[in-house]
Amino acid sequence: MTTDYRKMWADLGLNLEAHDALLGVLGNAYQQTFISQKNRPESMGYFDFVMSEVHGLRIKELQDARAQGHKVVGTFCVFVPDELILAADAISVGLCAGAEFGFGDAEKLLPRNTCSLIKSFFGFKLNKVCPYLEATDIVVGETTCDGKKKAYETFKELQPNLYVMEVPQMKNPADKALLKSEYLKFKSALEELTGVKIDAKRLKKGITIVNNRRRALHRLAALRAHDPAPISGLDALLINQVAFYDNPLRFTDSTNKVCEELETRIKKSQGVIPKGAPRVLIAGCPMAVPNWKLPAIVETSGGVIVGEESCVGERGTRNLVDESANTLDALMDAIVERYFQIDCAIFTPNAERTEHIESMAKQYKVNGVILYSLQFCSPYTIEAFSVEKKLAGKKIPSIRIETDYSQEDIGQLKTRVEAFLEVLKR
Ligand code: BJ8
Repeated sequence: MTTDYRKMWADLGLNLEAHDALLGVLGNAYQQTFISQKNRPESMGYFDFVMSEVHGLRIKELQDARAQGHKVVGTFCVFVPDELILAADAISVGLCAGAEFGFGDAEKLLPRNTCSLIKSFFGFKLNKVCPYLEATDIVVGETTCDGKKKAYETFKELQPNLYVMEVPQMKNPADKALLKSEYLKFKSALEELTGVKIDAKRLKKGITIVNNRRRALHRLAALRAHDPAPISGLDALLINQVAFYDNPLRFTDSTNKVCEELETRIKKSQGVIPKGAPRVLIAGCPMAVPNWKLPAIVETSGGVIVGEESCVGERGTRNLVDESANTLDALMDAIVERYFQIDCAIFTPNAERTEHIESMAKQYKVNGVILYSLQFCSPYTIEAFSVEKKLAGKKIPSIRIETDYSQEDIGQLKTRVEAFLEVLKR
């Protein structure tokens, strides 16, 4: 970071000492994981810059926007429609929760057997180290997994601006109606917060911006089908992670620039790893910044990740919202239609998810799938068993990996991943 942001952080109420410690860990991890990679696309420079300023310039942009009367909405789940947030002239930021920080404090309020993602946002809050959380005007939680749903009851005491949205658990017509009523309620809450009345024109504009961001990510995903892979899985994951909090227009532009460079690489048959290296799909829980452990292990063991079946990846960006409608109600329906298709493991039954994994495996010419779940995440851990069985039926090799945010199991994970990659080479 080139500027001194300490006053801004202090004004936000951060604990500067703890925050310095977090930034130190983040900076080292980034250096070791990303900057050390060979043959990266030059256009990744933008994303390196964004990461170097993740608690600096972007927070300043948010604070400047707030000073001009805009509101900042923090979210934890891809069921929260960014289109509505933008239509209310507000800014959406995905709250990351990907680091093991303050878990000791979190465990005073939560059982130890809570997933790392939940403990992480508690740890950030209790230690006052997340400037995004502190810069929000409203934080949106949702009734997805039991862990989050119940944890929000306690979190509300720490984060009084928490708003909880109900998300259905099945895919029946009544569930779709529930989602629509929740989105209408959320629309009203946003209007009340911002003083902006969301009309068809505003909503259509929001839909176009978010669709364009998705289009850029779809373009990036499609380019990864080439062998040799033109970009590492780590860099592609980073782009997907940055999508959650960067300015959407600037992000879309920067991602399209990466795609242009990758298209040139592909024409020259240039890759980040030699042709024929084992190609892996990661499927499961979202990987929030700075949870790069498993991808780093795969890619330093000779494999390359060519797709993420994850909310920080294709599950979060699949399908566009139909932009053709002109009335507010029809546009709201189009939003519901798109989001209702998200195949999160909190749904039952959830057969579409396995179908998506199979079709991604085919599209990205994958040799094997890592079914990744965070320890104590029941939805993804339980679902992994049936997905594994179905993939085996289609002769797609897979391995189940359950881990957390700690560094303690790196050696053990590396051994398992290396053995899996050996199988894929045969
Ligand atoms: S739509 S995946 S972002 S809920 S890892 S907290 S599920 S116990 S994050 Fe998610 Fe929305 Fe679904 Fe996507 Fe619970 Fe599991 Fe923890 Fe999780």
